Amino acid sequence: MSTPLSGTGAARIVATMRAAKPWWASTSIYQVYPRSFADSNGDGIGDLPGVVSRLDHLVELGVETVWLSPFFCSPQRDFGYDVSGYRDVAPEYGTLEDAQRLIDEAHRRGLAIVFDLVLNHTSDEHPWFIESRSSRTNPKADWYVWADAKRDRLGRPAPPNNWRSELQLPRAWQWCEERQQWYLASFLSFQPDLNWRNAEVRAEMFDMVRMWLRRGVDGFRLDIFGSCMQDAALRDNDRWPRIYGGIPRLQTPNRTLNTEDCFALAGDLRAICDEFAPDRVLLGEVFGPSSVLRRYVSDGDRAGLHLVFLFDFLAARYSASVYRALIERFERDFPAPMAPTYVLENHDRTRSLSRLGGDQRKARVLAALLCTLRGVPVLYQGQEIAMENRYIPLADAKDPVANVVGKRLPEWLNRALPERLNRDEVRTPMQWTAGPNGGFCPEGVTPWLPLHDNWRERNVETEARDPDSLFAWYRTLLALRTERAALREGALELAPEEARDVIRFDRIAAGERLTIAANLGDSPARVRLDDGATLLATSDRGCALDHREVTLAPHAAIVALRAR
Ligand code: TEU
Ligand code: CA
Repeated sequence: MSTPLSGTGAARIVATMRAAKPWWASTSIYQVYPRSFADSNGDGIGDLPGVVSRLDHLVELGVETVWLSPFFCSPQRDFGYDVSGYRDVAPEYGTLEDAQRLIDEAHRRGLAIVFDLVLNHTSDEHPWFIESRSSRTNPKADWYVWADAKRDRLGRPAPPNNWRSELQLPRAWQWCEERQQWYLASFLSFQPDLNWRNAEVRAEMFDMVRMWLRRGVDGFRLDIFGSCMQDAALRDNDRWPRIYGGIPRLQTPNRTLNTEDCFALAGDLRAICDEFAPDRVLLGEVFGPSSVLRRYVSDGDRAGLHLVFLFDFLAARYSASVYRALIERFERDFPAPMAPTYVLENHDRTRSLSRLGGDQRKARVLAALLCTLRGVPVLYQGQEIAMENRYIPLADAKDPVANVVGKRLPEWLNRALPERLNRDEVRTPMQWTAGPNGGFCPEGVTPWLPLHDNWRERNVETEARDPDSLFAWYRTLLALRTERAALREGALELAPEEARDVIRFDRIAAGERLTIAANLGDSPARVRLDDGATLLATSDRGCALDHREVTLAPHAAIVALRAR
């Protein structure tokens, strides 16, 4: 690939240089799931050279930062979230040179690039764990979280406490015959938790972080960061079921999640990033109420992570009042100079369009909110071309979560769940063309997961030609975001409710006021703009503006420039 820096790329760099705020506070992020993005060598598995070959798509779309799910050495039992070597690349994804080329090629296009760090756990096939589990006295004996058994009433070994894994049903402790001890696994049994209280573990992991920063990576997404450090005394969690951060839980995670030590670890990682110039970014995958998650970013005087995911929109009902309440809360908990994040989908959760019943008008409304709200929008590959869940029965699942949690579930119940238990359904190959295998891999090759049946109509090539496509709408919105200081870094003023289905807010920067209005109802809605306005973008041709008032078609959104 040797495309010169495109016009958009150049405009973006200039906009970034002019910005008063750090680049990461107003960037836009695109998640690449490398296994399903582009296969360069015809083995049916996406890889790093494949990502490089498709970077221009991201430039065309207009996003500014690319985040890649893990491609490090791994037995791939959780498709890379089970790392067996942090400093090298899994052979199916490429080589260390490919990773370097990816960093450099992204930068050449004006894109920032963020890698995915799984700090909480390794694979049980990592040499550290193989050594650690071999005896109670080996040099790595204390590199993982080990605990002696308690005895139950019949004298059998029982786990040290009541902690459940993040998957809720399984317990967090796994028995090890060699050591006659339990090890902690906050996620799946083959993902043992590292012991972040061990000085050698910290030194080794921090050193690895520095290695990638020296190679030029612009930051990291931190996998289940809130699970990195549990209660040191291993006290029980409160046993009451509860909804915590919007997620129903079988017990209250008060000793396992978002502990004081986790907030402190955020500060330690930040200090490492701050050794490097220009600015790098840390984006935490953390779960909990936004008022708690805020402490990862700013805890007393100490700076921590730059950004955390706010996942509420992933499950929120499509409703103006629900969205308004969420925006109000994010604005309250993450006031400037902090920046909230907005996420509609990722590699773990239901595709947003599927959640919306396939209604692309609604997807366009959500796209408008995503790209114009204050903070950092995060897109997942395929979201921009209206990709949907592809139903795959549990019996065929490659996803270990489906295999652990879902295997005993009857299929009818699985189908009825609001979330996909089998995460394969949201990880099907990216749809590039109407050709064989959607252009993901060559003709005649079987991709690692089947494509969605709709790839012939919904693919990058087809959508790029259609000025009315969702892809075109995303391009318009992201371009506006780059051009308009008000959208990039302006303040946000949420209008009080005026009609049940209407949501409306202003973005305000020096000398510029933009109004974003969306109608989430089934009948047309009118929004007064008083002082006259110019329509910059609309998701629907049925929206009309007459100087002082705009009529919004059902499920339509507009961006308007207000007269000063
Ligand atoms: O996910 C953490 C997590 O708790 C959820 O997103 C989870 O995948 C979901 O609720 C299960 O249905 C992160 C990664 O995003 C995920 O892909 C990994 O499997 C997991 O950590 C373990 O590393
Ligand atoms: Ca490949």
